[in-house]
Amino acid sequence: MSIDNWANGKIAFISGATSGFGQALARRILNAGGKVIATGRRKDRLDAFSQEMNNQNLFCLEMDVTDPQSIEDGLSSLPAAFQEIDILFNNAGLALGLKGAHEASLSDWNTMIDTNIKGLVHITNIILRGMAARNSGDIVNVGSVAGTYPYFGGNVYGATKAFVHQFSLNLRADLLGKNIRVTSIEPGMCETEFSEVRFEGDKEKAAKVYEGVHALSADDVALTIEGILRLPSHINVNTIEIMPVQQAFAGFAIHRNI
Ligand code: NDP
Ligand code: 8X3
Repeated sequence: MSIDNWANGKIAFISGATSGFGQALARRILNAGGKVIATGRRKDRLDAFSQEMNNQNLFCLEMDVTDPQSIEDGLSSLPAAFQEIDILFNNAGLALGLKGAHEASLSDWNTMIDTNIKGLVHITNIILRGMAARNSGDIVNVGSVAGTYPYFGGNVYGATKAFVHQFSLNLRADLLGKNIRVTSIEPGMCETEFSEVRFEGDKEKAAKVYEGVHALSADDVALTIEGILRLPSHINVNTIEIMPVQQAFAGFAIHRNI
């Protein structure tokens, strides 16, 4: 059996590699000969991943993307062999709560903005400089269907993902003339720890979200990203939206005074 080392020679920085999409893509890149800087807040998860992969191409780094100092210290402490980042997977993110805007917590809203927007732009601002200097790179930002289609309780979460969509397109505009690709991947329902986080660790409530649905898996998303990264270098996928077949859209809701 021949081994397809499509990621050979590539260095990927992944925010949020302690679970879900981030860890699934980290596995794919490592298994294809690439190097990965895997980041996240949970040290125990990073240690377990490092032990499991047992691969010198993996460098694990504790990082909280809501803490500017943590981003700057982490990125300035990379070993020489991991400094020239080719692939930036801006994935760390979360939704907190599913309450209407009139009942939601301001603190939850700020955490989503700090993580999904401010963390993402801070990391991009630093890593993009190196990519621009080398005139090469791939940036994959994680948006969501929630950034396009409104739903009850999606208020600030959806708005942060709409930011990711537009930021990605604007990066494309700024990077015209450079060999740097930018993609916004916008998945629908995917069974990861996402809903557990959204419902403050309530596993039962989280499991209900996926009941009876063949949802996307984290590896489905990673497989889609692998496909994008493997395209010939003159092709840029600007935006890609994927959903389970069992998920679609509701029509407009109308409140009638009758
Ligand atoms: P998971 O909860 O499984 O993974 C989220 C990852 O983000 C974890 O590794 C977590 O690491 C990391 N993260 C969260 N907050 C921080 C922080 N402050 N600093 C550093 N890392 C952080 O969910 P998914 O894999 O599903 O989510 C990944 C991305 O995909 C998110 O941006 C999410 O919004 C988006 N998304 C998810 C969908 C879904 O249905 N699952 C659909 C569409 C988009 P740690 O806790 O260790 O810090
Ligand atoms: C996650 C997908 O539909 O739960 O971004 O908002 S959804």
